[in-house]
Amino acid sequence: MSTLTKQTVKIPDLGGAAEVEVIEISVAVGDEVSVDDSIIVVESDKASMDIPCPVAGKVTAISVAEGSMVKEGDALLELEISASDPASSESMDAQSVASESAVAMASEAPAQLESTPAVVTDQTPTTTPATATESVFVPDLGGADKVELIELMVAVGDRIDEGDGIVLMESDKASMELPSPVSGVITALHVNEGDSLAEGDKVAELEVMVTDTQAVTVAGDNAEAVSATEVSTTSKPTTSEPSTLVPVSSSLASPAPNKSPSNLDAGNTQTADDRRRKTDVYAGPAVRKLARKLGVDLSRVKSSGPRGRLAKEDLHSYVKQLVSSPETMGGAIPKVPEVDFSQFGEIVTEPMSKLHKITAANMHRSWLNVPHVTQFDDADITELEAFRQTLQDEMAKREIKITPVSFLMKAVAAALESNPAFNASLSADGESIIYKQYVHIGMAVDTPAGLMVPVVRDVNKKGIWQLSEEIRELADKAKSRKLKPNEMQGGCFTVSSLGGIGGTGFTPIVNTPEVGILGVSKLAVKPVFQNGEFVPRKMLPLSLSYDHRAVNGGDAGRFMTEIAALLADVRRLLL
Ligand code: CAO
Repeated sequence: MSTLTKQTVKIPDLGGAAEVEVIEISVAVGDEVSVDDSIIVVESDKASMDIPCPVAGKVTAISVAEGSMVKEGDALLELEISASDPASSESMDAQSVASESAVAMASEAPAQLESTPAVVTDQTPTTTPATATESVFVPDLGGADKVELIELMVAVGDRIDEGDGIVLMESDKASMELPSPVSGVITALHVNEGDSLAEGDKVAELEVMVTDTQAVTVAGDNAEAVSATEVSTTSKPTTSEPSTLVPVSSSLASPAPNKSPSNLDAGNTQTADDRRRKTDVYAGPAVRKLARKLGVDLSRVKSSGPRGRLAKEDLHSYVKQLVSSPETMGGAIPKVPEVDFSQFGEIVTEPMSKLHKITAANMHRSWLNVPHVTQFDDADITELEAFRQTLQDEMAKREIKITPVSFLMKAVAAALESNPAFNASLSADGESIIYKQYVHIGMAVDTPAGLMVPVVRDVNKKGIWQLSEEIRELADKAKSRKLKPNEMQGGCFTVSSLGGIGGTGFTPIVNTPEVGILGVSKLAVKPVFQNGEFVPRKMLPLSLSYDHRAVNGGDAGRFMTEIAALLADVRRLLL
């Protein structure tokens, strides 16, 4: 019959290195490990080394933390192994495993560390009567079935005082700190950040000093003081009174208790304090969640709220400040924080259409890549409008409607021919400019499904009637989702007319890899000073956005002036 026993795995001979740093823990509590599985990676100043597991078993506790310094003989982890398992019994011979184990060296320097596996020791009771092991379990969660472990506030080796937080847990309603019921040194942690915990789950083990009075507290009324190993080999060690969870907000609403400079190990003092400071902030679960998402250390954020309580706005200001600081400029673009709008009122969430997503991605790409400049002008289209009115009968006869947009397209085509800087694209490597010898113009169409940009080909070669017909056809096709992919390709420049909708001006975003886009707003009758007096003129607001990498202000000025002049006197289109 197989019996389960607990074994402590220790740091092996380090081949000359006195102390090494734990740079990676390759296993977690609950993992089943086999012989030779890597347990941790340690690193000296010369080399890094995998420490393989000498026995097969289940990890029940990890006694080291990443970043901690360890030396030969230090406890590494605790394994539950089957005593009758031949593989395990074999593996328990640390020396035989030692000679066969492989070591992965990550250093180019000659290895200073020996390829020695971890050492397994039987847990023979020690004879130190003054210490006992205290296990800390998750107490009654006050109604919640499960809570998430948000933060480990201690590491193995930390000496903590009674009442100090061990872990921070969070339900969907509140953050709770689990305070230590006793003072002592953390010898093992049985949980990991992100674990889902329930009442009764074992969280940590502490080595506590046992005085006569404490012995009663630790082991209960009928028990005597016990040694560390005696407790750890019992199936479930007796604990002192179950801990009571401390809601983070209430525990911090009052001034933080003065932590007496405890008898912490010099090496661990800083780390434990740092971790504690991280959670010694007065903030609710939503703020903590947001901080985790943004990767913000809450202890660095200044509060603007009452009694030092951190609000989401404080977090946002902190991130804004970081983003605008010279060190952060040019770094990754910070994500817009997620906001739970339902907290402010009723909401309806709908998935974005594919078209909308594509448009959003294109706009974002262009906005981020293109240094935009927008230039404004008003074109006097009084004569154009008068001319257009004369065509009404013919429009009706031909069943073709001519709007200002057809003249705009024609004027833009002519201006593109005489201003090649706008009929161009930058090469992908940014090393050259590609001048197009054709004039295809994209036209933004507002459809129920989203924005589409069909392309009118060879605009420079077509007359106003033909253009008006094609514009109408393409706009109808776009609105009924009947455009073919090739009808949306090959544009050199884009015209975006909101004239039929309204507005006095807007700054369009360049449709990359094109280098310019003309925004057209609603014409308005304005007083224009001409020949010594103000006269009412039909003025068409134009806004030209361009990629300042490819086009300079002078080019843009000339291009815009030419368009305005062509629209002011469309006879010039014939010249
Ligand atoms: N000022 C005043 N009136 C204008 C005008 C202007 N600049 N431009 C057009 N109009 C008039 C038209 O003459 C027409 O009037 P009538 O019905 O009295 O003849 C009316 O506005 C509506 O025109 P329309 O929209 O049917 O046709 P259009 O040729 O002006 O525009 C199209 C075609 C496809 C450009 C347009 O339908 C459209 O979708 N515009 C939106 C483009 C867009 O969304 N741009 C933003 C992109 S960035 O998000």
